[in-house]
Amino acid sequence: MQLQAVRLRECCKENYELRIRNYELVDFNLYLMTDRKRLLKTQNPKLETRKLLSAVRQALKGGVRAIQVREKDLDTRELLKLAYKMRDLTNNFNARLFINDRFDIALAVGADGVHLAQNSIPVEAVRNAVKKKLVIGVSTHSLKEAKAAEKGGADFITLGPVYRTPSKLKYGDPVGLDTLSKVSGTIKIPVFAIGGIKRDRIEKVKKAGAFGVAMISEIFGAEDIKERANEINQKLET
Ligand code: TZP
Repeated sequence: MQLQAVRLRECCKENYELRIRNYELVDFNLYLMTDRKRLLKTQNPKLETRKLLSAVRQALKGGVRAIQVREKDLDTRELLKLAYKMRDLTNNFNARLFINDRFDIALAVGADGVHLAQNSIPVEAVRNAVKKKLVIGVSTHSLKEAKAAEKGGADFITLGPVYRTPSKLKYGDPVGLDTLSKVSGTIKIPVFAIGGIKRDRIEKVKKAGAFGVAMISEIFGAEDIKERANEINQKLET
């Protein structure tokens, strides 16, 4: 009995330390992901970059503290160029910068982290290569994937789509609040709800246990990006 109690304390202490460690690394609860093709109606690459940087600047002015560059159609050189610009911009606001999929580019530009998809290089391999140089986020869609990401060394996950969202319709039904709640209650690293997250859904996903939210259209689709980001930040703080 006594031994069990000691074991329990040790286990909880370990979990507690894990949480503290991860919460220090993940010092934001609003995670903004870029998608210039979906949100900026232009075919001119130079104009696109300028528009994207200006939209991100507005979001940063509105209080966003973490940006993920998620521009999957760019080739390596184009992505690198954009990533350098995003690094400068995010540095000006003391915000975190993540690069989708490409840990090589994340390292090259001095980003804070990399964000891996389920078909990226596995999180274990990235962790092994980068050690603690990068914070690692992983996109997940189920409890099984969430557990695997945590075990593999992820610092945080996104889980979704929680709600129906245009870009993910082809993948079938959203995971919903129940899965969000199950995952948030099971794993110890921070869980960001993603997919169809709007201002008026923040309270619900927080209640389901989400540590934070990841968004694209709710912020980039706003008339006034700065004001929207500010509003969302306030909702997350209350
Ligand atoms: N992964 C799951 S849903 C999603 C991604 C990248 C898209 C989120 O976009 P939005 O506009 O915030 O619903």
